Amino acid sequence: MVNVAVIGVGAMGAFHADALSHRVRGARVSVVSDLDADRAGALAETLGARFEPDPIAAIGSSDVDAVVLASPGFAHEKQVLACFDAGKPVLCEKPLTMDERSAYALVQAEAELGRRLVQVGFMRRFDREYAALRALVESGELGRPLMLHCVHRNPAVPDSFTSEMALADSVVHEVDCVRFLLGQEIVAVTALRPAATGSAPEGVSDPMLVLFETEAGTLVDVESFVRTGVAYEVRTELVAEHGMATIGLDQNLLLRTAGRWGGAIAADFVERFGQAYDSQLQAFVDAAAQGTVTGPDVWDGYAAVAVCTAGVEAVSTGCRVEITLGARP
Ligand code: ISE
Repeated sequence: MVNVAVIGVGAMGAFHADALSHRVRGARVSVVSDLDADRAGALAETLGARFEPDPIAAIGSSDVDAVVLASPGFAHEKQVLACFDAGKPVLCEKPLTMDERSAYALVQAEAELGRRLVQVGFMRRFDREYAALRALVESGELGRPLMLHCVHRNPAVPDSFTSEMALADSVVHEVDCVRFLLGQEIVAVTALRPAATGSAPEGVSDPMLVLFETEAGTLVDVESFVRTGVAYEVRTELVAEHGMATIGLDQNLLLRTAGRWGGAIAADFVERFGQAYDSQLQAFVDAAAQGTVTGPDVWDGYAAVAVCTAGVEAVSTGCRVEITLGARP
């Protein structure tokens, strides 16, 4: 049984804690930590766990074998370093850190340790459709990938959600998927800002069209639209030399009735990616039982931070921004 500390129990942390307690095999939540003592205390009691107000003490505790970090991004650097000190596997939600310098410092710190301890929470890699598309690309059956068309639509976000946050919080998943599907680094980013929807606050660009160029010349366009008022839609179409492939069509149950036909679209990302979130945690727990981690690593977390930082610059300046990653240890 792997004893897990869940640090940060807002919506995502509470979701992971529930999965660890009820759906993931071989794990239990032993410690819960959050600045909000009332919410963390209440959750700890329901799960039969212990509440520890200090996240660093929670990470170092003897009743903790592995750590799930769902705390705010600005807290990650210090908490990941504490996991390194304690030699404990950590599943760190995105973003790995808030800036390139600190993300690269974690890449170097893990390399100095000489063992993998970080898995970054890019859960889409555990989604069946993304895994199938990657396997198709890897098989070479369609030849060289030429373009990817990606759609990332949320039904709604709070008014405080800026254009820059759409890059760092939503488009970041597309960044990781591009790298995962193509096995290439992204070398440049441009962001185009069409007329904004009426529901976007003054000065906020929504939707946006974000263009990524990869090292082998694959071009990726991402429609980021986070206030559609419709549903949660995430789609990817691969255009390759010998064919095309699409994922994310929501084609589960197609109903025909009263002269119409149609199906259901997921309401939110937890519904769309529920299987991926749980499979990600199961993989984390299985690897932690062996004292290691699997899946997206600290380099993937760093590369995503670097691309999103460039993306934020591209949004605010309107210019094409190139990305140069540090040396890979
Ligand atoms: C949210 O934070 C997520 O991580 C979702 O996966 C993403 O689709 C959504 O746009 C983000 O706001």
